[in-house]
Amino acid sequence: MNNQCVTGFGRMYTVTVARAVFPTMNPNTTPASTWDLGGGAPDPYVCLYLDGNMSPLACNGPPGVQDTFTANWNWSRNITVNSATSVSFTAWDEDTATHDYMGGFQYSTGSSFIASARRGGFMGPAYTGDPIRWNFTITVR
Ligand SMILES: [Ca+2]
Repeated sequence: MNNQCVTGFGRMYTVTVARAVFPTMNPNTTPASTWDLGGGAPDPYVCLYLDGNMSPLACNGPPGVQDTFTANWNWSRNITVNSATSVSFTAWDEDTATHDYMGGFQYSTGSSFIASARRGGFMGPAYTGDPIRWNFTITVR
């Protein structure tokens, strides 16, 4: 079977990162620390990546949403996805020097993204132990 026929040219989807809820402590440090010096809440923004590219297709910051554990971004992009397209997101805490990685979410194949789109999106931790509670909606264009 010709795999080209299976993946095809893809369809366009609108993906909306509606919201993300973050833990009160940064779990990426040992021991876990506060997100900002002096104990402030993080300043989160999100980036979208396709096909494992290291540089994002788009980000909604910096700046991030200031001092919050719940970012109600409601940020949408239109992307074309076929069964082979990986789609991932990372959340960052805006800081003065370097922005801190907060966590990420990945659809490792377009098939998993498309299956999620059929359910209208995704809500919850991506896997056991994921510290971020994501809320995506995905609609076919
Ligand atoms: Ca910060």
